Amino acid sequence: MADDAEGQREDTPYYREGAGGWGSVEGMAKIMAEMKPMPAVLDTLRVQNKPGGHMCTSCAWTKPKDPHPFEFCENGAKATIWDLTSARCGPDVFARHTVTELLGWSDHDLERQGRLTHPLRYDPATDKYRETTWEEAFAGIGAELRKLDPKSVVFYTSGRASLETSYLWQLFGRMYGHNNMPDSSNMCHETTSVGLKKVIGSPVGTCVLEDFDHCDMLLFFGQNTGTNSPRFLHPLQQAAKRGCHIVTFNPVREAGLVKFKNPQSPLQMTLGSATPISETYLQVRPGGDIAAILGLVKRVLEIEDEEGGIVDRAFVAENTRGYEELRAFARATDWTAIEAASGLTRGELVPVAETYARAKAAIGIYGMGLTQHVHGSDSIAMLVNLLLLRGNIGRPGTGISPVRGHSNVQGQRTVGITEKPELAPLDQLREMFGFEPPRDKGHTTIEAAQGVLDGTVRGFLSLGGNFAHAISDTARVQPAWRDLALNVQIATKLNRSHLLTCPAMWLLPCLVRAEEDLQATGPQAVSMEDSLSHIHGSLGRRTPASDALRSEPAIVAGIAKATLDPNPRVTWDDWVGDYGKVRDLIERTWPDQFADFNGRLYTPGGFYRGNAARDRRWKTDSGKAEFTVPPSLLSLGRELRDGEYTLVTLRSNDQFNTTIYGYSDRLRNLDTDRMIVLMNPEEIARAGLREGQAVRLVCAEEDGHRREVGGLRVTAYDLPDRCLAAYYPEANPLVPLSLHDELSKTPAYKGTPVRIEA
Ligand SMILES: Nc1nc2c(c(=O)[nH]1)N[C@H]1C(S)=C(S)[C@@H](COP(=O)(O)OP(=O)(O)OC[C@H]3O[C@@H](n4cnc5c(=O)[nH]c(N)nc54)[C@H](O)[C@@H]3O)O[C@H]1N2
Ligand SMILES: Nc1nc2c(c(=O)[nH]1)N[C@H]1C(S)=C(S)[C@@H](COP(=O)(O)OP(=O)(O)OC[C@H]3O[C@@H](n4cnc5c(=O)[nH]c(N)nc54)[C@H](O)[C@@H]3O)O[C@H]1N2
Ligand SMILES: [Mo]
Repeated sequence: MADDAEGQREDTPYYREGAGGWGSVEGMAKIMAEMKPMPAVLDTLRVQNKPGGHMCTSCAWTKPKDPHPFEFCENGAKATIWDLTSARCGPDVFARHTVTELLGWSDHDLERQGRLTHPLRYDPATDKYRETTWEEAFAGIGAELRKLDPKSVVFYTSGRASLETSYLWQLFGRMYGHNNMPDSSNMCHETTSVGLKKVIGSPVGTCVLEDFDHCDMLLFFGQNTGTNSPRFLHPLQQAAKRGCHIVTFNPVREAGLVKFKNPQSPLQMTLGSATPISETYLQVRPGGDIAAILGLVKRVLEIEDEEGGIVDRAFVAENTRGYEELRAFARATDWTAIEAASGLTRGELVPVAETYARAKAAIGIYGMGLTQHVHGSDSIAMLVNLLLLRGNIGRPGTGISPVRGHSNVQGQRTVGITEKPELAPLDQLREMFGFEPPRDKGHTTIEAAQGVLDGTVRGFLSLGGNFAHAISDTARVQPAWRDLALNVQIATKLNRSHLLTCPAMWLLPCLVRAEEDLQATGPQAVSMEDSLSHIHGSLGRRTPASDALRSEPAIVAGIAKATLDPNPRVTWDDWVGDYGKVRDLIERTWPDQFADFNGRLYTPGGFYRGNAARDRRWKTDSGKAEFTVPPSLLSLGRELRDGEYTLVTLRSNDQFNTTIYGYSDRLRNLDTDRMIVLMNPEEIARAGLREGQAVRLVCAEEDGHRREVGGLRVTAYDLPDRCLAAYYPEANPLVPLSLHDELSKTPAYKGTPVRIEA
């Protein structure tokens, strides 16, 4: 199933022209036409991701010191245009439509109504949202929160809110009395936060941007750069041009990782040439990465036995533990088992191992293709095994680089948004603010949804996001949201989570990052942390969508003040008047990482928070980097049974998570209503199906609940055998809450066993 980029199957019906190119320009134009943003949006885009401008709300990819003339991509532009639309979803829209009516609309149509403009309260008598005032909303929410047991309330965060907002949010939660602070990260890179930390002591990646200039091999696992972090294609293109070996493992041939036409290069745009990105592209079976990487490890160790000098013995002896166990395991596992579990042949894996054995500096990169599996943590640990063998962590040009999702999701963890009390600065908070922070474990996203389902969660406050629609098992869980005692949603656009109403329900609209945030001391900046642990200031300049909007810090402070007893050390109004004071609090809480935070806010390229593993200080239990042996070669932990397939849930190039911009998955050459299931043509024939036929998928995990999604049209696509793919969030009813990474509880969105019913 492999072929090199030169011999690319140009004629394949499955994808178009590589990423970038004119298609990406068309993609932006299309959304401009639909959203009709203010003309000033172009000025906004010009300073996007540059010092003094605002940091894009699309992906978390780093912002370089020396930005490109346009340091944004098709999807970053879409995100900004989507935010700065001229459409308004004001009280009039809600006066015309009941909540029940709105529930019948598509996700695209809900958000397309435009920006929320006024604070709204749900009125059960008429089944409509009605305009309210901020004062009434805060007082009402505060009164409800005071009635509830804090342990029965969840404060969810989606990864966009700034460091300043997030710090205030976690402080509020802990003063109120719980650690129930799950983040969208719990559905995403929690596998990294827990799994990577376990083996190298770092919950985040170890690379910085310069490393991509000095590596001679990149190993890419399950991250769709062309769609989800397109600005990363620039360093990849540079690396490919330098002759760096790029090898991709992905069941889907993603166009961006095949080749890239740089929209910033006039020459490439006019001549139509594109840079090949991956030298080798291996369509691993979903969940087959542990086995594939073990194959590489096995061959590297064989070469070491044959010639010596391949394993970095000095590094291994000084820095690691468990080498002999891994070696014994790799030897004892035969190629037949590796081939069966990975879906790749020995002949495909061996050359990659041989290149790796000779590469001077290699980086391992991954995304949701590794993290969202039952044994996601073990896949990451296996990638770490491979890197450690040759000392590929903690040297220039080497490292492990998880590509994070939401634009500040990594930063939210950094400033204390976590359900794990041991990761929160509890002693520090106690000393600074004079209260006793709760020490008990809070809920992950899975546990929060489970709590809503079984009634132990009574109140839910959401700082952004679309939790009830993004989580697993949605058909089972969503009805239970109606039974909550309190639901508060802080948001920019209308989505499904806002429509699962209960009697005490508020929908509070906030500013977007590109908008001017004017407070008592003047316009305020906020800050975020990117995937490579650099912190950037972000200043919005656009006129807010409505005079009635408030900033996220102001809304959090408003609710907190109405809920908590006064505390002279907790001066919400002061902090909201000057976010610099919140940054001072962050600096006091983590003085080593945030020294001179305000002074360094606009450092070009951001300021680096540092990373111990990068310096070969291993903050693991043993004080060493850990070689580990996986409990299973399969990320599912078991073989598929007869008639079962592995379902992978995908993002299209025309969505940001549950925000559906449109229906064109351009890079995959798919223009559909999204209700499709992809499978390879032979598999369609074997299953006795035909293209275009509507089928139902049924979850094959048996626990007494039937989980199904019907009306999916069979669509032929270039996928490995026994692999199906469908879109997220449409396919979420198929994923049981109980199916998640064993270590971190990240849902197994890339590894759900299903059956097909015609
Ligand atoms: N435009 C846009 N940008 C985004 C987002 C968006 O929705 N739209 N979402 C943001 C967020 S929150 C996140 S977390 C990131 C997500 O970015 P990614 O990490 O790229 O996540 P996905 O697109 O879900 O899937 C990643 C890839 O994994 C592959 N894959 C699936 N199963 C396996 C497997 O078992 N093994 C391997 N090796 N590969 C597999 C899929 O084919 C896909 O190419 O992007 C962020 N950026
Ligand atoms: N099947 C399947 N499920 C998945 C995934 C998958 O790959 N497959 N991926 C998972 C991943 S990686 C993630 S991160 C989650 C995403 O889960 P979430 O982060 O909860 O969901 P989003 O779709 O990003 O949230 C979109 C909403 O956020 C609000 N919003 C946008 N900007 C702002 C802002 O600036 N402030 C505020 N307050 N609100 C704002 C808007 O109202 C918008 O409707 O989904 C997860 N679910
Ligand atoms: Mo994510």
